[in-house]
Amino acid sequence: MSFQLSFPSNALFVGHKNPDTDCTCSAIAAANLWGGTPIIQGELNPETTFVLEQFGVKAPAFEDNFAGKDVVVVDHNQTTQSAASMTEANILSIIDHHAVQDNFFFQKGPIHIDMRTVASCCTIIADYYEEMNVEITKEMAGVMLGGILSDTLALTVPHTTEIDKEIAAKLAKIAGIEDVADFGQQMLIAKSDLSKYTAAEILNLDYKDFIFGDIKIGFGVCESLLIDKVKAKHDEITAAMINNKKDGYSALFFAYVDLTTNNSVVIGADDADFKVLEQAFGISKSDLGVALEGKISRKNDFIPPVSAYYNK
Ligand SMILES: [Mn+2]
Repeated sequence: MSFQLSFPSNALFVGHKNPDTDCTCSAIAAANLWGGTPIIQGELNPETTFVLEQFGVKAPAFEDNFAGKDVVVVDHNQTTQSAASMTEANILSIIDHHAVQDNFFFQKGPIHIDMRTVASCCTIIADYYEEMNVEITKEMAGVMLGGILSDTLALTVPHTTEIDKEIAAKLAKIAGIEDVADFGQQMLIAKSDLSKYTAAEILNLDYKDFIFGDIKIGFGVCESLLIDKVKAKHDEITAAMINNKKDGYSALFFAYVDLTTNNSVVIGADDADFKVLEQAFGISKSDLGVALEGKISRKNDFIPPVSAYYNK
């Protein structure tokens, strides 16, 4: 007899706040596999909407009250990235691919935890279909492919693993996507259309809180093929950051990620925040902020130096 992962049918499969394509599609595909309800903790971004529409899959329901509910957490493991009520949830499992640091979802009893060093949570979920011998439908293949392509920027980021690539190729075949690079490009174009968003909304679209000891910071990221259009809102974005920083933050950061060059410019809300960035990255501010060549990932490129700065 071998261990077989299963969950009660009332389980909620929940991605992080400010949902992105990977967490949303992980929740959908996991709920489909094990039975249960996929949940998002915020509005879908234009890229995720594009992926779901492509494959005719409906968006998960919104929920932010998890007190006393059976929950499977996907694509995050920190209390700072969920509604406060998640600390009162009955977490059954955490399936994720992020670093385990402070503010982990500690539970009273033992729970199932599956953390893998892959580039997308959807890679892990797809692997469960295979392991459990469950056939992947065209719709589920499409959404999981979307999650993988989103987190890997169409399999181009350096931390993309061979497993991510292998699973993406299998999913693409089932989903009927012949040209994966072209589909990835269409996702990036969808993601880059930020015309309907205000500066404050752009700041929050892909935004996460981090706590280092008693220091709370916020870190927003905007990845775009049209990053100059976002930079044109620099003054408004800065104003929104200064405003948000009042909410108990030691520092607030935001990265303009240029998907045409894979370079980023990281900014702070004020001079004190810029000082942190200059020391964390060892680079002086020029023009808008600290310019980082070939660095685009919050998880792999931005947070580790900032975390090291606060934890030293
Ligand atoms: Mn992810």
